[in-house]
Amino acid sequence: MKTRVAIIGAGPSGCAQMRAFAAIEQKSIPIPEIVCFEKQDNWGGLWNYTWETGVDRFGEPVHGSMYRYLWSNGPKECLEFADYSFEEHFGKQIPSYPPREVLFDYIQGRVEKAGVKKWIKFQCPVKSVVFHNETNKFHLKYRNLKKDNEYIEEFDYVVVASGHYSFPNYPTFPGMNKFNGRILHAHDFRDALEFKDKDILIVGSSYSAEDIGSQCYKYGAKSITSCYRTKPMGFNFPNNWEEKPMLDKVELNIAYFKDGTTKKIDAIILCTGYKHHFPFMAENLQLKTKNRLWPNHLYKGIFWFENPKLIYLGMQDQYYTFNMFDAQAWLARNFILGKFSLPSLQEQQIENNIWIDREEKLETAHDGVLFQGDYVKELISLTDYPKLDIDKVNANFFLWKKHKHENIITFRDQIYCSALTGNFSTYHHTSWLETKDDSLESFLSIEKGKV
Ligand code: FAD
Ligand code: NA7
Repeated sequence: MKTRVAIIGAGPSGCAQMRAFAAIEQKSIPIPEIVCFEKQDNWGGLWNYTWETGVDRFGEPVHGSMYRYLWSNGPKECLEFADYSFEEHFGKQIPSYPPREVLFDYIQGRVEKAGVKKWIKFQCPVKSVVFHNETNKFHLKYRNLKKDNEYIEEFDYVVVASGHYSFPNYPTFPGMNKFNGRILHAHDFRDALEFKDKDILIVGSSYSAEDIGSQCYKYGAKSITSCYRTKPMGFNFPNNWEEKPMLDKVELNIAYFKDGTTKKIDAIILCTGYKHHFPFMAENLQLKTKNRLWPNHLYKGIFWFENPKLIYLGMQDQYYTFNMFDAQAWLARNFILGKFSLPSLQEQQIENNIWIDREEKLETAHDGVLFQGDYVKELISLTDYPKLDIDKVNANFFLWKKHKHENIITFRDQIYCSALTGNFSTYHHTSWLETKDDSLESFLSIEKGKV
């Protein structure tokens, strides 16, 4: 019987896995039977925007954490696929920080060309995955939402590509139940206009905090107060944005902070990150980790120690995204095809510990970029994934950090050089702050660039 591979999720990671198989099938090399289960009605994962929050019409938890007006928070030159440049997709140069819809178009363009949609069962959330030693197979149960039925199928390999920025992590604070305003987690944030003319409090000091705060500033919030647990973001914020130590409690509409100061607020947005959450995996197959650059228990960052027929993609905290998922998927594919073999479990763990030791010694974001860049370099060296100049991509990450620290509100107006094509992107016709229409049509109607 033909080898069967299940892929859970058709976001960028799941699509990378399908594309990896399609690339080899195009060379007339036989591939296993691929079935991808996607709980939403379209591919693209988080990039497939939905207005919905909470549970959807089928009672499933809504996956989406992206919001309207979201623009890439890093330069597109850092996430570009090594086998599909932005220039190839759009047929021209576009600016370095595309809005969500534009990135969705880019992700979609490559998989459409690869013709992999036929492998995807949409609106089919996976409900359980159990490994049976007697048959050496996974039993995967999924629900067809439209038919309202459950099914069980057997697979030789399971690739978990269900993402890890969807299940909210949040603290609670005394007084929240009596707060006179709206409290939400970043996962449920959709439209910054809701907070126009409001005094908002942002809890957290990482990517969601800086970006949701910036969104609210752009769309007319009266004031932004953000508070940190470990260290402040430390950007040069606009005058109506101040940073404070962590929230202590709220009383009616007053926030009290650890330094004894207070602020009247209308809404609280918890930008406190996400949890890795795989309720559909049997307990002995569940990845349990914090959001870190080297999640434990995965050889080469993807192969489950005790049973490498189980593969997790994209589970790292992410500087690198799309091209890292690709490099992982290429290696997973080679393993499934018998073109890459694993050393003993003991050797895997020794190698793993080297990465963990190094991760624990990282001090700065600069070190973190180099760390993940080295990981991607290693993955690429193990397969025929097209050459990608990681040193050039790292250099773009360093520039990105510098631009953010120069000005958190204008960094998206900068341009970068593609490691693939060697070409600079073009400037956008309007600054990020002044662009309120971020549709694909408006974004791509670029006036002559300044390069
Ligand atoms: P996801 O995109 O989360 O896709 C997972 C897929 O699995 C989804 O389609 C989901 O419906 C499906 N799924 C989940 N559970 C099941 C199940 N049980 N059964 C079937 N299907 C299931 N990255 C960047 O490079 N640039 C950015 O600007 C950027 N901005 C971000 C902004 C936000 C607010 C967030 C939350 C993340 C951002 N990211 C960004 C990082 C993001 O993680 C990656 O870009 C990318 O979406 C990860 O791809 P993925 O396929 O691993 O996961
Ligand atoms: P991150 O990057 O995991 O950051 C979570 C933030 O929340 C970080 O500042 C944490 O503080 C803070 N946090 C977490 N738990 C708590 C508690 N209990 N109390 C106070 N503060 C807390 O998540 P993001 O959502 O910002 O980013 C995730 C992805 O979304 C990212 O890839 C982006 O592209 C978009 P800490 O610094 O750990 O003290």
